[in-house]
Amino acid sequence: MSFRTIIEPFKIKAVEPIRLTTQAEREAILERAHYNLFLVRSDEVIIDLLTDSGTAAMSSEQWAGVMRGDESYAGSRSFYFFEETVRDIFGFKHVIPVHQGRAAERILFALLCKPGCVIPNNTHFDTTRANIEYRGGRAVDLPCPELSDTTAPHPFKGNMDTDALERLISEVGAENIPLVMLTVTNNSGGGQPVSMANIRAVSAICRKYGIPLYIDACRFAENAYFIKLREPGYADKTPLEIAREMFSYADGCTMSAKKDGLANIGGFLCTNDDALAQQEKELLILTEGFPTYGGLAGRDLEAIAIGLREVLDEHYLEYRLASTRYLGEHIAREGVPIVQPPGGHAVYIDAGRMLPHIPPLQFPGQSLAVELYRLGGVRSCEIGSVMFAQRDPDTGEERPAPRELVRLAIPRRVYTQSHVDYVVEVILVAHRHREQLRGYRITWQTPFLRHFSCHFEPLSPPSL
Ligand code: PLI
Repeated sequence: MSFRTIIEPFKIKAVEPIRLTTQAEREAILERAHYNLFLVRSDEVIIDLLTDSGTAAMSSEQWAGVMRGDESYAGSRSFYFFEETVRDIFGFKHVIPVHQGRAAERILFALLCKPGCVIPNNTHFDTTRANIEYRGGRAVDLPCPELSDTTAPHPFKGNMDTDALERLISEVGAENIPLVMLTVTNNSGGGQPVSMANIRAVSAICRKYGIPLYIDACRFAENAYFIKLREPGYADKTPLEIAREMFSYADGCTMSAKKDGLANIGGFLCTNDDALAQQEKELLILTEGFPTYGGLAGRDLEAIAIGLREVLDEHYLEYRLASTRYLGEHIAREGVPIVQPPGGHAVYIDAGRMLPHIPPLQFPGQSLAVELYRLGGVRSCEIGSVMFAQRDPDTGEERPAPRELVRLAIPRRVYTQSHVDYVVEVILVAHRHREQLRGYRITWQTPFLRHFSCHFEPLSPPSL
């Protein structure tokens, strides 16, 4: 007998109290934080959907691993356990631990990215783009055309546009492309999965031109489960078998273990290239640490190794995708425009469509994110022109991002269904009075990654 209800496949052993703030308190908090939700303290947030990164609840087995961690500087037992696990799942020859995903990016691009080089990706995450640009390279997004229609329910909207990749290679020359990246799932593109067929096709193009392919593996297990559910020929394969096949087409990967490592910190960089691995380890020692710990404690390496196995559990993945879908379906059925279909780790509200009266450079996504916090203490994240507007190099003029999204990222194994029901209620109230929301202006910003720290001012006071 099987039942319709998909339950959380875990029990709760330790709880963390939530402080329930009032709307008046939150209005004062917003003013103090210059309307930037990154500047709000976490104990002033009721439901925190800012990110699914580093926010997972660890299992009792991971906490037991924390106690077992070997903190030796060189040759730590925990490192060999970590290395063996990563090799078994990802299949690469060299495994280099780092403190988080962006450290892997920094080391990789410091070695491969020269000024003027071009690095294509289905869609670069913000730290990936910033690390490339910091080295003088050009980060080019090549999402498949289906992604631009946020309403179309295509199963693999995270795919790379392979025709566009071929065109780019012939335009700039393979010698100017040190690597191609593929982000699974495509976070900045709506958390959408990449199909095995697309990974295979991108890999074939890379091999034809002698360009290495790197997978940004942050959410590899969720991507593998989408392949199992949606791609013909994979229904009977395990997530582990699918993950192994995904990585078999690549030459290396960057990984933030703060996502599908089910850990609160950590990451790794993998490659099959012996000479490159040697150079990477030299840079690692300079800023991260000795190659058998790489900026992490032995206990972190244990937690990650155990998390990488737990994340591939089919019951966990079934629950994970079901809970994200639940949030998406409940707001979409009331008319809230979301990127369809819901992603693996997050639901993305299309604030551009929900708030058409706010022009892109007055940041409709920011306006909605602030309102969800003001109304219900729900913290989300703008993924639109605050994060991704581009400056024209000649005129200095700002060009809006392709989409104005608000991401509701769901921490792994943290919130229950009634927490999600509360979030649905808050979003629906904001949706009902959407015409009254106003745009924002940036009053202070930094040249890179401005969204983390910039200050905003409402263009006219929220009038509710
Ligand atoms: O936050 P890091 O440095 O461990 O990982 C950087 C990173 C790289 N690639 C992708 C696809 C990411 O999503 C990513 C980090 N994402 C964050 C922090 C997020 O909130 O989505």
